[in-house]
Amino acid sequence: MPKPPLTLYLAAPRGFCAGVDRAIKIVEMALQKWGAPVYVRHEIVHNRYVVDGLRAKGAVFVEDLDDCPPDRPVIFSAHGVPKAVPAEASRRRMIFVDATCPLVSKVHIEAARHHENGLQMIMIGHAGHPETIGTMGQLPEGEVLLVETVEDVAAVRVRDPARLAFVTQTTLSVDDTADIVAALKARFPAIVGPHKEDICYATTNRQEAVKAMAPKADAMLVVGAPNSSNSKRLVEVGARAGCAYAQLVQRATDIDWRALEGIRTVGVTAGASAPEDLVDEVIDAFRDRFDVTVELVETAVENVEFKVPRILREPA
Ligand code: 0CH
Ligand code: SF4
Repeated sequence: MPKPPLTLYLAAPRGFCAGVDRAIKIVEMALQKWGAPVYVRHEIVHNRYVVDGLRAKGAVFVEDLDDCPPDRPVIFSAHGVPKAVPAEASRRRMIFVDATCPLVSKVHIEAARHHENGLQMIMIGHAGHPETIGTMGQLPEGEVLLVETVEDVAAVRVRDPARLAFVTQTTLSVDDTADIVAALKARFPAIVGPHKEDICYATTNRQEAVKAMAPKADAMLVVGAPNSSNSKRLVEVGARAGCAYAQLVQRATDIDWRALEGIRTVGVTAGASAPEDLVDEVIDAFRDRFDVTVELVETAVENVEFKVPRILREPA
């Protein structure tokens, strides 16, 4: 029986961003430099296949510095860590490499600067997410107020409405965050902050590509992990942009083919922590069942690259 025709819209940009690329490279280079085992505090990026691949090469993933022996190197994940973590690693005289994305570190610096200027900080982010914990942990306990929604803005209790600043997580929904920032500015007209928010170029670009693709797709799949904030936002953006079925899949085996029965178009993208091999796997799974024509939906071209820390560029 001939396979039914299917147009597969492939979003660009999609998948790895410069910060993820750098973080993975840091673990690989650390393994080369110091040999196994190298410890990694938290998943280096939120993707099981990336983590499993590095584990096979000798990386050991832990959630706490206490689970690392003092005589082996430890790497901090791309999401960033509270200030207390590198401070404790130094106190223990451990070798550590910080794989925090430079765009997250930039937010840390902003928060610290506002605090030094005597402003109380508000962070827009998701409670319990490692990036939020890391950014809030740049300042003393209780100094950063977290808001997650427009409703939170109405409820937040500040010291002095005239002396406030805000920062954001880098992987939020651009549209939701704009609403929260607008609510903050309406309630606290003197609040100081970035021009728009701190959402990074990669998050913004991936959401833009989804907005272009979603309205013409009968269904949309986002390759990414359930704990990946930026990937989950892509699913929401797709649904909101008019795609009737938007779903997160970790890999091809997660695809619910029954839900896709009768589709003539599908959109495929991937979160910033999802390897391209898994996107290829998903496309191949569609080719097994449909007569696929791939159409690229490209809304931006990225050429951002970040250097790895100097300690890994120096000879052993
Ligand atoms: O999207 P989140 O922040 O959950 O993280 P990820 O999926 O590991 O993607 C990389 C972003 C890392 C920090 O911005
Ligand atoms: Fe950096 Fe943005 Fe990638 Fe996060 S999503 S690692 S902030 S480039």
